[in-house]
Parts: sequence; structure tokens; C-alpha cells
Amino acid sequence: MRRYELLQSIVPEITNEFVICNLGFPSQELYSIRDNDHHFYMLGSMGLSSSIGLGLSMEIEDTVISIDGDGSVLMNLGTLSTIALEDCKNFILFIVDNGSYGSTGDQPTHTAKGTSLAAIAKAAGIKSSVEVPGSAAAAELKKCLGTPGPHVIVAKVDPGSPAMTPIPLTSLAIRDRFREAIKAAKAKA
Ligand SMILES: Cc1ncc(C[n+]2csc(CCOP(=O)(O)OP(=O)(O)O)c2C)c(N)n1
Repeated sequence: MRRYELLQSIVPEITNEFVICNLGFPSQELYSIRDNDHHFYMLGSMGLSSSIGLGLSMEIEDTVISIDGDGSVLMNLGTLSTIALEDCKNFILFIVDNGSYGSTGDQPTHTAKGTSLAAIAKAAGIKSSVEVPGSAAAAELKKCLGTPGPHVIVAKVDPGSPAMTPIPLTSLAIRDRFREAIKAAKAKA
């Protein structure tokens, strides 16, 4: 299973949650599988999906899922301590761990050589931190959606991506419709 098939498997579990998605192929793949105004696609900033998602979860009652990559989390490891300390019950960090910098050519990351992001997350203080094979990730996400977080799910998959085309939305359009969706959710709360 690669990231694309993993995303296909988890999308049916995501209903009205807000999703922040890692830049590059992950965002293109998520867009191609399903697009809506609850998705915020990162277009350039590597390592910040978790931080943006955490910040959003501090401001709204709805659940926020950050879909991140192992390379990006390794670049911003401090995010795990911040997630632990903020202790947001409505935040899930879903890490697609393909052991590579997939969007730039599948160069191996340290997780391909033994670094465990779930163990680091647990040591940072996030009690609900698990590593699962990609095939078990949808069930794990479903479980986490039904219990208070914060949760970290590290889904292990193979490197590789199908051919994708760029997302045909401008960064401003992505921002504006996401902002409207947040406003609507806040108005309902
Ligand atoms: C600060 C920064 N450094 C490097 C890049 C170039 N870059 C874009 S995506 C990417 C790889 C991301 O790897 P990962 O987060 O593991 O996600 P994957 O594509 O493997 O799903 C890199 C190195 C960038 N956009 N920003």
C-alpha cells in the first residue's frame, strides 16, 4: 500500500472534520480522491501541517485532522511537544510514514532506518500515539474519531505515488473557502 491507497482508505472515515494536508503529492492525491471546503491544502510550507492544524483545533470545537508526512514531522519535531502540552481533545495528527521525501523523489528519511515517530510522540507526552500498518489505519482513525485526543497515528506505507496533476485552485481560493467553512462551523457551535 502506498500513500494514495492509504488516503483512499481513510477518506470514507472523514465526514465533517477539518483537514489540513501536507504539501506536494499528498495534497494532490487527497484533492483527486475527494475535495471540499473543509480541506486546506498546503502548497509550499513543509513541516507546518501539524502546527496549523493544532492552532485551528485550539480555536474551534470541531475535530481537526492534520495529514502530515514523516519527512515533514522530522523537520518540525518540536510540534509533538506542543501538541502534547496544548492537549487539544479535538486534534488528530495522522502521519503518512512512507519512509521517504516522496514529493521530491523518494529520498529515504530517517524513519526508513529505524526512527519511530510514534515513540517520539509518546515520549513527548502524547499518550495516544500508535504506529500501524497502512492497512489498519482507517480502523485506527475511526477509533480515534470516537475518543478524546490528542491522537497521533503513524501509518506505515510503501514509498511511491501515482502520476498526479497540480491542484487547480489558487492558494487564495483554498484559504478563502476554508475560512468561510470555519466561520460557518463557528456560527453553528
Ligand atoms: C522548508 C522546505 N524544505 C524543502 C521543501 C521541498 N519539499 C517539498 S515536499 C518535500 C518532501 C516531503 O516529504 P514528506 O513530508 O515525508 O511527505 P511525502 O511527500 O513523502 O508524503 C520536500 C523536501 C519545502 N517545500 N519546504
